[in-house]
Amino acid sequence: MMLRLLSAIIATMAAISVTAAEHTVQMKNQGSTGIMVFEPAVLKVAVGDTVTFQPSDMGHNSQSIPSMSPAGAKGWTGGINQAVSVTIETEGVYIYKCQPHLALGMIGVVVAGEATNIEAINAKVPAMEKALLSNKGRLREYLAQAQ
Ligand SMILES: [Cu+2]
Repeated sequence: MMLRLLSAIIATMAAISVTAAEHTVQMKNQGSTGIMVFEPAVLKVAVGDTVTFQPSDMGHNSQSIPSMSPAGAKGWTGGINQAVSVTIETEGVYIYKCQPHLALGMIGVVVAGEATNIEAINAKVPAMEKALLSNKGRLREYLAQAQ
């Protein structure tokens, strides 16, 4: 009985490790598409996958923007110069930022499964762009790739 239970648990764990992928996003001063970027800026994952934001250069962080995330989704806030990992549990589009460089358009997008909340996010883009000093078109470009 105990052995059967144990083997069932092991089989379940094996199944999880096969389906859940690990992704890495670099936080960079200079990327292939410009300065102050997350790479890749648009990351498509499956629900259950883990994303790690890696401080490739100094002075960055990653934190999700709750008002531009799926309703009820668990967010994340990484410290400056620190890696942060998040397991995405809710389907939809997540917009996140580097707090020190938000005004420079250091923004990224994670799409988990279907982009179910893309319209709600698109509606908030004009207000966010107004607050940016540079790279104003970036988020629109990213979101075009997200759907
Ligand atoms: Cu930054």
